[in-house]
Amino acid sequence: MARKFVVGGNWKMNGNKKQIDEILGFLKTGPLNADTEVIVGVPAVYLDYVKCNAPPNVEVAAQNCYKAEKGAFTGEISPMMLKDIGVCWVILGHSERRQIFGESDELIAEKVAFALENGLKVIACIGETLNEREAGKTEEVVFRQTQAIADKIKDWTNVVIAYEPVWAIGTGKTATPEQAQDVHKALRCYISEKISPNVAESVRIQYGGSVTAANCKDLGAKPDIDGFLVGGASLKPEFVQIVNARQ
Ligand code: G2H
Repeated sequence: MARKFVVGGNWKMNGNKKQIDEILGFLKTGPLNADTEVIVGVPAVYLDYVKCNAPPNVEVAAQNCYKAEKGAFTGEISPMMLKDIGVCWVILGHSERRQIFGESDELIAEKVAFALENGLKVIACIGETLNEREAGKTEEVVFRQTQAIADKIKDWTNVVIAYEPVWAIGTGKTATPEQAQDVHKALRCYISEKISPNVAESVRIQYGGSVTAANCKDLGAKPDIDGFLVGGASLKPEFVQIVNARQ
């Protein structure tokens, strides 16, 4: 079965109500390709507002959540809270969570497992740093990050993997379509061998890292690239063109 193209906008810590209204405006105007699943990753404080005001063809994701239902975890939010306000997606393991907030493979895997067990769908981010790429460790790193998740979950139905090379994030340096395709293909082979051929065939792997209207078509034409996770450009009207990269 063909994998449905999936484009996420990761707003990161950006936006206010005025700017969010503008973003919702261009999402409503679209038009957004009906064959593409569209998800926006929203700062926690605006999740409810966006959930209530987004057009029905746009789903809403949190950018993080914790691995417990409730309790003394100041500053955290739980999958149950997200579900309570109708949010069904969460982005986990983004490189900014890994690098700035020190999240380990293990913690991210536990969060992914807990979110899935509690009915959320997950965009799980992986990707190598520039040093790791230059040391020839790209595959070793993305396989390790994926395996950490595989050790904690059985069902990949509600998981989208986002491959985001850290050196391409917010830098304007996009991986070439060939570089991205090579990693996506290698990852799919790894999943086929270590998890299952069925999961390898069905799991969607997004590319993320300085995706723009100018480069999305070439990236989206690659057979193992099933969509994008978009940061900076998801705040701008060009996000509509990125959603429509594969017509
Ligand atoms: C990677 C991406 C969104 P940007 O972090 O997850 O951001 O498109 O700004 O590189």
